[in-house]
Amino acid sequence: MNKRDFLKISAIFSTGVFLAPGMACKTIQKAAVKDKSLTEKGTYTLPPLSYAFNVMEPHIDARTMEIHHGKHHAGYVKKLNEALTNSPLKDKDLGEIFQMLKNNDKETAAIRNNGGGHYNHSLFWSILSPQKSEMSEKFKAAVIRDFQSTEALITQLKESGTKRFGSGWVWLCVAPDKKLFILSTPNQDNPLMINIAERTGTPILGIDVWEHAYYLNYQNQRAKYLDAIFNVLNWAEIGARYESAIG
Ligand code: MN3
Repeated sequence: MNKRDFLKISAIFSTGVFLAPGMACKTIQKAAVKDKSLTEKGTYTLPPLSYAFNVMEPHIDARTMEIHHGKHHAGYVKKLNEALTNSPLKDKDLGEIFQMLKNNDKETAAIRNNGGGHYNHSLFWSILSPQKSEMSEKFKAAVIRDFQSTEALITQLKESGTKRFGSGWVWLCVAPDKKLFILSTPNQDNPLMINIAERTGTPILGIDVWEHAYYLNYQNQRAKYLDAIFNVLNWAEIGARYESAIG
C-alpha cells in the first residue's frame, strides 16, 4: 500500500467519507478528524482496523495487535451492548453517556468500563500508523507554546505513562481554553467523563498502558513499550484532531 492509499483508508476509517483520489494529503488530514464514535448509539460494533496487524512491527507485534483488537476491544463492545440493554442510558449517544456517568455508581459501572473501553480503543487505533507523519504547523506551534518543545511533550507523556499505577491511559487533551494538557486516567476512564476525570478536555492522543497492550513483547517493561510507541504515532491524525477540537 502506498502512502496516499494509506491516508485515504485512514480518512475513511475516521470519517466514513470517501475522498476524491486527487485530493492533497493536507486536505485528507483535515478531514480525518470527526470523532464519530461519540455520536454512536444503539448497538455498538467493533470498528475494523484500517491496517494489517503486523504493520506496527517491531514496535508493536502482530499478535498483540490481533488480541488487543479482536479480543479486548471486541469484549468491551460486547459487554457495553449487554450493559446498555436494560439501562435508562440506552437511548443516549456515547458522548452524552460519558457526561452522565458518576463515580461510585454501581448501576453504571459496566457502562463506564466498557463504554470507555470502546471509545478509548477506537481513538487509539486511529492515532497509530507505521508511516512517519509530521505535526501540522498549527499543532506544532501549540505544542511549543504549551510544552516548550515536541521533545518535552514526548518526555512528559512517557513519564505520565510510566507513573500510572496499574492499568490506565495517558492522554494529550485540548482544554476548553484551547490549551494542551496531559492527563492520566485509571482503568478505562477518559477525559470526556466530566464527573469522573481529574480534569476534562477533548482527547486527541490516547496511549493504552494496560499490560495487555505490551506484555507479549515487552513483559513488565512498560517504559520500553512507551519508548517504542512513539515510532508509530500518527502525528498528522493527532494534529488534525487538535485543529478540529479548537474549532
Ligand atoms: Mn487496551
